[in-house]
Amino acid sequence: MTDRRRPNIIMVLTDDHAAHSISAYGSRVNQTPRLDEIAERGRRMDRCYVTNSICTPSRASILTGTHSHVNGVFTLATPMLSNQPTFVSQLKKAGYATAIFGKWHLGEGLGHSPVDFDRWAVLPGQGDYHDPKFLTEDGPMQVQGYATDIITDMALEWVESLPQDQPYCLLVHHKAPHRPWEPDEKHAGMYADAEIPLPETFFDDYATRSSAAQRALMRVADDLTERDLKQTPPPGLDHVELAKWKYRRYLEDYLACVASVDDNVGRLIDWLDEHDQFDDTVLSYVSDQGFFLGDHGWFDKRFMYEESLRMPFLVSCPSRIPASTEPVRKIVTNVDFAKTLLEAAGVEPHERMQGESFWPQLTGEAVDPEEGEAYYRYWQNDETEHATLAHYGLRTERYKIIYFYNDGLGLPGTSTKTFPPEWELYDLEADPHELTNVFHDPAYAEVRQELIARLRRHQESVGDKPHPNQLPV
Ligand SMILES: [Ca+2]
Repeated sequence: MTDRRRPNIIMVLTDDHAAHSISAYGSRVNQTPRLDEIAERGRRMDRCYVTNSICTPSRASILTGTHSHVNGVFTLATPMLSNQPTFVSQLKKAGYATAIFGKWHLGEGLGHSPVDFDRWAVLPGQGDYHDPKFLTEDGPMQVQGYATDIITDMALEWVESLPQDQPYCLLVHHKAPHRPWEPDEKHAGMYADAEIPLPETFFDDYATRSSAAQRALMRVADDLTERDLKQTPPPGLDHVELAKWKYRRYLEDYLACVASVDDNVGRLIDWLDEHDQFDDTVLSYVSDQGFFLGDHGWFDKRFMYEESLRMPFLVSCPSRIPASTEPVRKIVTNVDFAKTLLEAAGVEPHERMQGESFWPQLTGEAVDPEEGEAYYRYWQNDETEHATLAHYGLRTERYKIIYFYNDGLGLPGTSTKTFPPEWELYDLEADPHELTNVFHDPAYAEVRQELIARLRRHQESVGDKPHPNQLPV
């Protein structure tokens, strides 16, 4: 076993790709055969959660294996100091060739550009879908074509250039399917005649939720822009009909962007097969967070509710991970990825890294634990465009408790406004769609107290603190 070639590590990271638009996760709205292939030849993580559901913080947590309050990347306006230890820097030290192509979104210029990558070409900021510009170690450049294709081209070109038997760590970070959801010519219009069912919670009235839900500017019915919709709605629609029309328009483009990702992941799989590398490569497919696809009437993410919290995570490595249709049920977060990938490569994690490797669950050396929990904290209070309020909480096997503390704490990217704090509690067994906040229901008084204590313990264990306005209940 010891002389076995070290596995390659490839992470395909997409932007805002919700698990419920992947057929391996039972999507009702589309098919993703090539993404499913990773699950079929490997495993699917069923309860993988993000610790802070926006791009920049999630990416920082994935790379560094730490929570936002440790890596300092709290909001979209707090760029990462890129000299922090990451799973990539650990792999590089251990002799891996390393590269990243595509979306970085962790800051630009001195102190923030990618480090510890032998090759990098990243989109500035959010980047463009068509004819995108890239920042590279040799300066900026522009490439004609569609971002998802180009990023895959760059990745394949780089792996082609490596010497035989050189283990590598390759990050393929797509812009897709991020807003404003601009498909390429090949896939545009492919859903024009397709049935796209409305999510069951599309008309959620937020009756028992805290005021944060009412306040958020993420409504499909009201907050999608002309740039998002790209077409003028037909005249004479009432508010409900118009909301449904906007939902279709949104999903048609979002899913077409996903279809291009699916094709391009297929190209990567085919390349690995053709070069006899698929078996020895830890190929993971993951998105930086989930996304609301009309669920609760919303687009976007940020909230700790399931559709936004849940990350898809599909992974294959036939030489080490026995293929199984049985998903891994252990609760894991994006903070756990760094240690997991390092264990896969047989490389020690950096001492600062938090979380826990789930590699033993993937290889079958360990079974899923009976209990688990994930800690969440969204810091970017009342950001101008989406107005989502700051909250933290705990997701356990059965329950989810959320404390909206509604204060930006002076962090960049937040407003100076604060709002009265509010609690929410969901019983996910009785209420999987999280429609009924039972925090104030006397039947849950005991559960509530236990969860508040458990949240506090978890917060302490990761070195975070409750907000000073959190009063005893
Ligand atoms: Ca994102």
